[in-house]
Amino acid sequence: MQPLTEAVSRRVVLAGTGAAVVAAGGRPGVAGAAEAGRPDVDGLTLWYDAPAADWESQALPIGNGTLGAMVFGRVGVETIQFNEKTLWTGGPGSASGYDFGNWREPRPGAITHIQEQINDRVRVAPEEVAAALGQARIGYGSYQSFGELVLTLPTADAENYRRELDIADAIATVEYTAGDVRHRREHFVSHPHRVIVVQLSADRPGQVSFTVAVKLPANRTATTTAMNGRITTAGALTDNGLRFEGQVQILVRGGTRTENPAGEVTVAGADSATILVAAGTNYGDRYPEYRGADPHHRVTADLDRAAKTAYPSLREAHRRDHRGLFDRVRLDLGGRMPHRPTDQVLADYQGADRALEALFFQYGRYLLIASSRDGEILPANLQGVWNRFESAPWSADYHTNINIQMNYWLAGPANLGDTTAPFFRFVEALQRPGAETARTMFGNPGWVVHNETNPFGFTGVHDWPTAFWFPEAAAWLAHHFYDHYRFTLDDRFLRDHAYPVMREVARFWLAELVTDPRDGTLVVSPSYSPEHGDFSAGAAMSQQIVWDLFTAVTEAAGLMGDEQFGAEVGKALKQLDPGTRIGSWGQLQEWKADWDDPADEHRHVSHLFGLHPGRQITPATTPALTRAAEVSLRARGDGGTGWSKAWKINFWARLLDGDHAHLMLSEQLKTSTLANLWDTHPPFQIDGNFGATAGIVEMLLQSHGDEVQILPALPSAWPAGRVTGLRARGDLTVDIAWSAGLAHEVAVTAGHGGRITLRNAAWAIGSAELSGGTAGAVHDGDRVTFTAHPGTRYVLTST
Ligand code: FUC
Repeated sequence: MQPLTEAVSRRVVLAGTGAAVVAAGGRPGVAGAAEAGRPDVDGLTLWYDAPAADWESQALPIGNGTLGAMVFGRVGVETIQFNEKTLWTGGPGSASGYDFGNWREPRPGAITHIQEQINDRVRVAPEEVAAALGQARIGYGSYQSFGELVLTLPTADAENYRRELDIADAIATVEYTAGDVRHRREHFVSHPHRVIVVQLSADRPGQVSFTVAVKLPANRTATTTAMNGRITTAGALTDNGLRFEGQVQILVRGGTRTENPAGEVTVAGADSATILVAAGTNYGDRYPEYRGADPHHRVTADLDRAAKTAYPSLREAHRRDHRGLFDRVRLDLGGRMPHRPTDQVLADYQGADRALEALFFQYGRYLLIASSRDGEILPANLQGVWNRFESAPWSADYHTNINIQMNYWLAGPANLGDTTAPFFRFVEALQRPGAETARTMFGNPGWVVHNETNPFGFTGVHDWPTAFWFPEAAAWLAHHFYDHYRFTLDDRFLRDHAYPVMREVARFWLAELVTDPRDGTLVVSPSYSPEHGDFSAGAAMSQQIVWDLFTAVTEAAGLMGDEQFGAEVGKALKQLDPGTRIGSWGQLQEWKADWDDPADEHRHVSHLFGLHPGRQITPATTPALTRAAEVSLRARGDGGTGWSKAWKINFWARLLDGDHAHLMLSEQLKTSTLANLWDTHPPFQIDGNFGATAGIVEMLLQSHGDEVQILPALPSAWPAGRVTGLRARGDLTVDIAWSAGLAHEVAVTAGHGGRITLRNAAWAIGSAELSGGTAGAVHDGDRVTFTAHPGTRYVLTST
């Protein structure tokens, strides 16, 4: 058994109030725990014994936040499809016109009229509301494929084929034998160098030959030339004139390199060759033009810099950069990956495979690192950074009625808080267009965004009846800002980013809430539970989101010296309908009136927002509501789209039911996961990957209340294991080793210090020994409370 820490000098033994010490029989060691100082990379590779035939389910994703690529690993003609995250049709300049979703004509009294209808008739059909408040969407656009690198290689039958993605190094590799030559290709997307890198080599000199061409989709103009081993392709999207440029540099060791007038480069008889790709657009995230500098200069500079760097240095800089994030969390559930291709391991999955589950957890972290990086301009979209279509499913956009939020659920707890930077930047950039929508549509201060948005500040509405109206989205986005603060206790972030965003959204809602004639509470009206049912006043999710926002603002206003505004919000919070009602069959009501159908299995479980991601409903503070939430969740069933199953992992974890959380994880792996381990809605949608990783953290560690719960929802399928580097709110980093379902060693480092309460069932039945100088430590049942000094690592050992 590998201890979590070095020997400690001072220990305090905390006599438990509970019964005896852990039952005899010894603790099984955590199988395969890493040797000290040596990263445990076991089980962190997806691999296959054949090339990918299908982009969506088989090709392997690599990315650096802005550039993404899909590796097929074909032998004769290889296609590497790639993306640049800002390449979008739609928005200003779109051929079909663009209005940000704002009403093209003023509609005085339109919202008031719907509110009156709701007051009179209680429920109003979505079609009627859409006819009154919606309008046809124009110029919304879609995320684009940038193009494909097509490599034509000397065709040969390959033997001993292997294609893999090592998620610890973020390198995809293809190897095969053709004739008597072993060929190898490595692929990665470097964040430090901002290029896609493909390296081709062989185990004998002079064996690397291929022709590379760049193929672009038809919906754009482009000029493609090749000179000095560099292919340059530049043009503009036909729809909106957005300019793009891609440059591909081919470098060879040995052999020859020639260009042809079609803009292709041919390499013959080289020992090895490196292909570097840089790409950009003139997109800028500034309202209202959404244009920035021409990409030529930056793309050229990126490629020149990368081309001057030797391949081993590029590779090492990339590895180090990726591992700086990836290695922060290690998870060992005690499983061992069999020597079988990943698609077969997945196909064999019957509901329990600790190695696959741990890999799936880390894959979510890998995908977030690959699709959202600090310093980049747009957040991870519905497909992360990968898309092959001119018209992607849901435009591969930013759905704000759960999907973009789910993309970032894992960031804080899975120790990738810095990947949220482009998400926060994006939300901050929504404030200006969103203020225009708030003013023109609602006559309100603050800002608003509805059901979904694009990179061009689409903050208004369209007219799809069941998915067009969701002004609560901005408050849900603001939740992430405050939660980031709760994880980091970063005062500067609170002052400069979180609080200003929260405050403006709160101003919108102070102006927008109306008094419900039924009971005098403040409610949202019109209110719509996402994609489900009729319009009414005060649906549970609307109220719970506003509750969450107002609670956060009242907490933060004091810290910000904004007491007057805090008091105003606090007063409204007291009058607010909290959106938590128990209905006739014991369920948590989705609407203010008791309309829930126990046979309804709708994928959205919006009325449980307060349970997760909110903190309004917890087993400790609101047991009756928690039971009602469970009744609702059971009725919804264990099915749903990929992201819906992922949400249910989180719900069951918050209900402290580890076995049911694990059941949902297994349902997701069995029925909503593709061979490349991408989540499928269907089709491919990345939120389910991120949501599942977040759910697994919730099973192992929770900190949404005042306490840090260690292994709150550990399933019986994971009796022993070890996790390091998880994050808890309060700027805590937590390592846990457990066996027989109980924590036997917990290490906590408190970045800011202060009073900490940890809970684990082990301490209710035994004593706990605490290292590190802990005056005033208290052991009470399953709780241990102590005062931590900033930066000190404390180790609790169950005895
Ligand atoms: C929400 C969901 C759909 C889909 C879409 C992208 O609107 O209801 O299932 O995930 O987002």
